[in-house]
Amino acid sequence: MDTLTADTKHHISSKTDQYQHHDYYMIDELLSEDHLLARDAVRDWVKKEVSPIIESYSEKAECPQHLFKGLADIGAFGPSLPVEYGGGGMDEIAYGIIMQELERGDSGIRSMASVQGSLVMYPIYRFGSEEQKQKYLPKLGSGEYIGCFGLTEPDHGSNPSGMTTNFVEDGDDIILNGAKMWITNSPVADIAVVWAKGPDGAIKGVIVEKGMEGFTAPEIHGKWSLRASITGELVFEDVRVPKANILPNVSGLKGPLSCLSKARYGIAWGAIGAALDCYDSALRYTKEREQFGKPIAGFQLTQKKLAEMITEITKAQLLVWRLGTLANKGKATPAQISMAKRNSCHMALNVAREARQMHGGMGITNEYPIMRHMMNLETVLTYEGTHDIHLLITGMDVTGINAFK
Ligand code: TGC
Ligand code: FAD
Repeated sequence: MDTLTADTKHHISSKTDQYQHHDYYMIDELLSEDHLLARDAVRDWVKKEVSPIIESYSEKAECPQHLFKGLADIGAFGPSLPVEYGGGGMDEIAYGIIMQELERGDSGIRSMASVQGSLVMYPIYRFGSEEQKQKYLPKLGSGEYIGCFGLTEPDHGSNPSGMTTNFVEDGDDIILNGAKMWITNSPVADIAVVWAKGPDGAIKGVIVEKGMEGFTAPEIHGKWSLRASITGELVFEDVRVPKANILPNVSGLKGPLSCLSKARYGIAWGAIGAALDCYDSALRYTKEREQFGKPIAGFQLTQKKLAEMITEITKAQLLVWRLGTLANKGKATPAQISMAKRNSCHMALNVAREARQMHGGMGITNEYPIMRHMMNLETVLTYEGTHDIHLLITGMDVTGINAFK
């Protein structure tokens, strides 16, 4: 829905023009041909499939579910997982750059890919049995199955170790009880990777399938953020699940936290995409919008904002590039990933807020992507570990003292 009539529109081309590439420190030179090809393919797909529809889906608070198949086709699900297990067989930088391009379109679209690849396929690939991998991964990689990841509970968000979702054994099955909250994709998911405490109190991953008796996934309504992404609960009332659905190769909180490391890495890249889209829009708008007889980009205060935006974007780009090179060598630590996730989200939210101001009144409308990105980024700053939790992870890493306990 257009907010404004043709007469009241400012007719500034910022919204529809071709996207301009912002690579202030020539980071492209650090990327391989494969990285650039992956980036350009995803960027083109986003321009064609996401940008034309995203404002309308966000406004309706509806998930564009038809995009799951397209995301699979462009290799957005598990780009750095092996091809034989439904992934893209690329490296970690390719994975990151794909997330950046998706989030340039919308954080909710990037979330669809993050959850499927890093939080559903990855734990099955890393901790699953060969039978589980064969059964689920090809269907998840091709988009035939949608998955979700259940860690957070109504009373345990930042502190997942306190979870109360649990199971007891019953012959060849387990009986699962409990509830998960804020679960991306849960109402439309075919399977859920659920983290629950077993009889010995150890946390295990369990694959729960849609249709199992006693399992429901009601949608959560009323979100002002990530509106094009569907979010729900997972409710388990004496759900009988075969023991064969337990991920055999991990026990304890390090299971879900390892998946989070993978997904947080992608978000560190992704949020930069949202920042780039806001910066791009602000740069165009301020060069064309005239007040006091000249483009507002000609005023020193506007230039300060633009200069600080591109400086912070560039610093974040260099941080994630370095993180990606470490990840490719298997050397990126969880604490380094936390630092990058926190930095990118905070930076992107600040860029979005500045860009909103620079568009004046137009900045609050759906004529420009700014408010949508800004509202989305409030979630991105919070999920996968809040801004403050990641700060405390860095604090613990540099001091050796655990502030959580
Ligand atoms: P703690 O005692 O520190 O650690 C328990 C075990 O886990 C290991 N570990 C990790 N392993 C891999 N990757 C990581 N990032 C890890 N962090 C810790 C750790 O070494 C230990 O191993 P072991 O062998 O000694 O048992 O655990 P804690 O209970 O003190 O908690 C620490 C804390 C607070 C940092 C952690 O729980 C945390 O990160 N909290 C934030 C929760 C969170 O991020 N939730 C996200 C839910 S999923 C989501 O938001 C998806 S959004 C999806 C979308 O994109 O739409
Ligand atoms: P709380 O943990 O209650 O935190 C509230 C505030 O207290 C925060 O500011 C926090 O930083 C602060 N705080 C908490 N502990 C401390 C401390 N020790 N020191 C200082 N401050 C502290 N979860 C999943 O499992 N799967 C999903 O797919 C998923 N998708 C999501 C989608 C959306 C749209 C949203 C909003 C959330 C999603 N989450 C998901 C949940 C998300 O990970 C949690 O919201 C997040 O981890 C924070 O938990 P909480 O909301 O319970 O906040």
